[in-house]
Amino acid sequence: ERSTSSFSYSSYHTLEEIYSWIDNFVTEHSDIVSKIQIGNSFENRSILVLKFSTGGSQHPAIWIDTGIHSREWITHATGIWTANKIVSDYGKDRVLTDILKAMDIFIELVTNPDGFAFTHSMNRLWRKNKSIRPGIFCIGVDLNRNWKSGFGGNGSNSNPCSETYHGPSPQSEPEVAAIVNFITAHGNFKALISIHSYSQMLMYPYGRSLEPVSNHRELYDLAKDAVEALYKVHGIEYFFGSISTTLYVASGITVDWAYDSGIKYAFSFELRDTGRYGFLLPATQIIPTAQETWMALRTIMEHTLNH
Ligand code: ING
Ligand code: ZN
Repeated sequence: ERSTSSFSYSSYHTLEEIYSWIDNFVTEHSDIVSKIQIGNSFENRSILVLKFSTGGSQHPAIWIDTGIHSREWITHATGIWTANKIVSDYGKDRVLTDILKAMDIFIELVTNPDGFAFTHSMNRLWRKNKSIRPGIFCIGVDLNRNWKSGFGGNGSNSNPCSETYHGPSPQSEPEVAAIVNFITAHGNFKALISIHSYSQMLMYPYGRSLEPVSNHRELYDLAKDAVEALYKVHGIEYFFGSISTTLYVASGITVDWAYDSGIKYAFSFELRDTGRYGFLLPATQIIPTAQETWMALRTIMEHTLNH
């Protein structure tokens, strides 16, 4: 395809289709969108980030990642719709316009490209990346257990055959190291939102322990506002709270690392549904899911702008 006008936002797409959509999208909206390659995956695929910016140098920034777990296809689809929503609503939606005048938004749509390619070619339910190491006979590391914060703790697994294998060392995986290096070098991220599926939850740190974070009350109130805004769109209910108290204890996760790195608005979504279809959410639910998620994202971004 040579233009985004023929792209279907209500379908699931392959990695090649998404990367070609990215190129068209950046070309068509070069005034506010650019593409940055932040690294290469274990199997040497490009790791790409979309940057939405109205100019200025080193604006404070908001990070959104989708697809760190490759089987969670609704998250990539929601990210693509969201990217398009941002360019469509800029200059029309007062809140978004104010956000983008002061802050840059970065979206990593395919955070685990090797796993994602594998979910299309071989195993639709593949979760981890595709790294291999000498003497280890199972494939892949759970990229949501490979971060430095609480690495190797409860709710992560040292067995390489486990779905929650944390890997040999913190940031051993190029897909995680690329984000750590990028966010650290940038130095001015205020919010990080890591999008998973499924369970319909909006959560914040910590995952690694039951200890409340220092701004727990603020994150609780913000999550409440965000899930209320989400509910108003299609009547979908979300639970919210800290990861460890809402879902389970999980260590070495993205949002704990973000929080411990000074990014005080760190959130993780679990999108639709609650298990009827699970990871195999029908494509008919992509647009409603993206629409409601947008209102929650916008709530978090607006709060970040104002604090
Ligand atoms: N579940 C998450 C997992 O990685 C989670 C739960 C989300 C933990 C956010 C920590 C942070 O186990 C899915 N569906 O991946
Ligand atoms: Zn996940």
